[in-house]
Amino acid sequence: MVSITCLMILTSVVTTLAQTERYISGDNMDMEAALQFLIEHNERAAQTYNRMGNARWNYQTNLNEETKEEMLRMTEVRAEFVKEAWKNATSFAWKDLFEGEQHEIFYRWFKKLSVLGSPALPKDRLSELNKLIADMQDIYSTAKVCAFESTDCSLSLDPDLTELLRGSRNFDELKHVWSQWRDKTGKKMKGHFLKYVQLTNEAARLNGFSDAGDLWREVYESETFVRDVEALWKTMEPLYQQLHAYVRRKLIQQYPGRGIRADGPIPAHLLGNMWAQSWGNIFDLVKPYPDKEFIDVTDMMQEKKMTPLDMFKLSEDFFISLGLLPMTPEFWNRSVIEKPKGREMVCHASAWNFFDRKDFRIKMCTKVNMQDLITVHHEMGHVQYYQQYAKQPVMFQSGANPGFHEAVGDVLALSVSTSDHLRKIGLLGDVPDDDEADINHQMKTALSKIAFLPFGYLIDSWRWKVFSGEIPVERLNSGWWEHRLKYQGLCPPVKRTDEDLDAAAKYHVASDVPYIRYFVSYVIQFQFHKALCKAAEHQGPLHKCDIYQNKAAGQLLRQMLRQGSSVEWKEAMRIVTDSDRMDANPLLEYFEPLLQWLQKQNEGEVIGWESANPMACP
Ligand code: D0W
Ligand code: ZN
Repeated sequence: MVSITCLMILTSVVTTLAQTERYISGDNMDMEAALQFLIEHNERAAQTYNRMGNARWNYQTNLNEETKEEMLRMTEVRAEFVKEAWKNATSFAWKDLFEGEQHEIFYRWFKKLSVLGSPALPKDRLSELNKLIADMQDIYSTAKVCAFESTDCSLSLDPDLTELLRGSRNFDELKHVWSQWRDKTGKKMKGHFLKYVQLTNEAARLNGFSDAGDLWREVYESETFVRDVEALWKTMEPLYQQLHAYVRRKLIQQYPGRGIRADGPIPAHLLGNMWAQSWGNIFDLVKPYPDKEFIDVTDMMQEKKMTPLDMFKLSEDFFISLGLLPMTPEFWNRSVIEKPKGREMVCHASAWNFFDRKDFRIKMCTKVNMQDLITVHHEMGHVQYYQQYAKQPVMFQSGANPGFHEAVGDVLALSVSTSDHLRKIGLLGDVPDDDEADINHQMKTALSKIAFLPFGYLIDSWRWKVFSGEIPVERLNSGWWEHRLKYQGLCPPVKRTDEDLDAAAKYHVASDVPYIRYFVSYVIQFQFHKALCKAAEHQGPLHKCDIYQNKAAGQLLRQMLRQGSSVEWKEAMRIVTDSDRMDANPLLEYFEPLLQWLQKQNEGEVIGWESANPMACP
């Protein structure tokens, strides 16, 4: 049977298929028709997603009306394809067509095909929705703001504002760009966003979900997901509050007379990042042992005259050292790794799968610094996953869940950022390796990993409530700042109203990308790190483990990645960690030395915060 050979190539579940052949050689026509459908669908899906990917790539790397129209046209073609596939798939009695081992895999395959998504909308409403999202992304990606006390109004987020937030210690200048960015993005999108919420909800309901949040959570295949993430946050909250209290005290010292209260929230513009989502850029203000020499990796990279290409090669080398795959020739030829001149591009970094098993790309406006080196690893982690599951059917070419996809590169980066590894690759000078240096180093890591946790949680916590109507449309921004206060302990430096829409000043909100995946990733990456370090027979504390060149660790990771989403994430997790639950304990173990230190530093300090009005700093 011809089709069986094709199918063998399609799926890695060879044993299942060998058995399938036995079944088909009988006279079960329905089953044969179903398999025939899957094979044909798979080929056409790869083609359609390839063309869609190219149209989106052409648009995002060259924003103009022509590329936008072509992308929207392809979006319609894809919607038609998805709709037709859905019609065909649901015409089979797929729920009890197969038995035994092949039941599991084909049930899963059909189940994915039976969720239609936004193409459930009538045609005109679907194109309206797609246009709204493209317009919001446009507004976000091309926004320009005026410099502080200047008539120069050409500052873009990437690199101008990002650099300014990173380096400026001028309270009023920071406040100026902070509020300007929100005026030029979120506020301008309010109308779009309201309509977008309506339409995505409508699509979700047509799919049988109660609202768009309900549909978004479907990929996590768990009835208890909302409760589980809340419980994870509660476990980590005490550690965050210790970090918050310590950083708040340092900021009061840095900005005296600016009204920052010792028992209040932190003004959101002082943390080195436009959204206060990671705080690594203010390390100099909060360094635990200021006199301890700490050679900044960024300085070293620039001193060594590293280029973006060097950073990508360095990252690839780490993957190869684990026995994982190098990037393809197509990757090196077609990726865009620096901001192009003379055209607008979506600078927000991204990784792309073109579904032909060799064309994978990264688009990134890389700058030579430590943070971007980590981001390169993050993006290359996505590409590694694409490559590992490239032989799976298209419908299984995704992460075990989206959090897994986000975690791959970050897991490697945890090893890369150890002082031992940085020294090994010549990015850290010969600084003494003692307890004080260790705490300095843990603080640096905590400023990106711990500070991020409440942010990673609150974005979708807010959106879920917006979609469900628990936050009413008149209170979108009030609801947003209640979340910012409750979880992050932040307040806005300029008074907000419900005319503003500050959530949409963040890329993923403007671009319709779910965010809870990053929260999940930040938790499970420490579970993976711990498990891989065990496989590598690492001795000593978790935060000092570097899995570089360890083939046993690489092999374990590879086994998980190859499966894509052909198995439930719980099963994928068991491959690496021999647990099937998200667990915050490895993260807490990693930061145990810092927690002890912070608790001592914060004796007598107010832990937590009070505020009468979430819409303004006191
Ligand atoms: C993709 N998405 C882009 C970019 C930007 C990652 C991001 C979050 C965060 C710090 C075609 C396509 C997807 C991948 C896929 C997105 C980044 C910097 C890093 C949170 C922050 C950190 C890790 C994460 C933020 C990404 N592909 N990060 O869209 O296959 O789904 O490329 O947005 O260290 O807020 O910055 O996740 O790579
Ligand atoms: Zn990512």
